[in-house]
Amino acid sequence: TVHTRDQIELPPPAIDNRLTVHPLWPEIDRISTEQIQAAFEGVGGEIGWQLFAEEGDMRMYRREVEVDGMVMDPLKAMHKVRGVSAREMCHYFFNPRYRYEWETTLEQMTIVEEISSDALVFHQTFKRIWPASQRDALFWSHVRASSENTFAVTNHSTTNTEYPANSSACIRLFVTVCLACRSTYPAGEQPTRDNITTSIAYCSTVNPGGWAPAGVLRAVYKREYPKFLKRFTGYVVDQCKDKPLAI
Ligand code: 6CM
Repeated sequence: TVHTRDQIELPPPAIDNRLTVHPLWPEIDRISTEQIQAAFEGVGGEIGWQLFAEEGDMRMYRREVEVDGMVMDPLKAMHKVRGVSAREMCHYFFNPRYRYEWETTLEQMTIVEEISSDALVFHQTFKRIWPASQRDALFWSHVRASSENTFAVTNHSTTNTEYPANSSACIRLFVTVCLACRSTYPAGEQPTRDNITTSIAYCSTVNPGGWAPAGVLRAVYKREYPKFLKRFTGYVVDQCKDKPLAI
């Protein structure tokens, strides 16, 4: 079989052996499993979740949580996208080659460690939000196939002595993000761009790591998360439209 470069780099169907022998593996496995499970649990009827953005099939909820006056609101979003698979969605979210094309809060991204084909460590600086200090983050990112037609990417903060926190003008923030995607197509049919639908659950919790005005932060989140999810999903649809469907 002839593979294009793109097909080879799609998320692997099983965990890469190089990841399972890495010191971070137990943590990566545990947090990914927890996050993926939580992502597919609904918010419907659960107390405390407030809907703050709705557009087409996209719905975004947040819970207002403050710890010592710092905003740590968990966010949860649901979306449905036609014409792309869960595997494709996760490929574009995980692979750093595309990140600058859809990530609008990003200033700079550095690959700190290539653990395996399905796990990387990133350092990222974000655009400064007035009047707060600039933020950076250091996190591992792991993509995996979970159940049938389901793929997910989990990002979670970590440490690295070569990238110490709060050593530059940046304040280190802490993040846990999960993008979980599940594809469906009519029973008895072969999946195609015309009959496939991917349900997305995106969860994010950001600890700003130091003082930031609550009102400003909530306003930024309210504007930036819907913008991100619309832009990212639109980007993937656009990138995939002339390529064969990858399941
Ligand atoms: O999940 C998203 N992007 C991933 C790839 O970059 C990754 C990023 C996680 C970091 C999320 C940090 C958000 C904070 C951005 C605002 C700047 C902070 C300044 C705070 C001080 C006032 O998982 C998409 C993330 C979309 C965020 C809107």
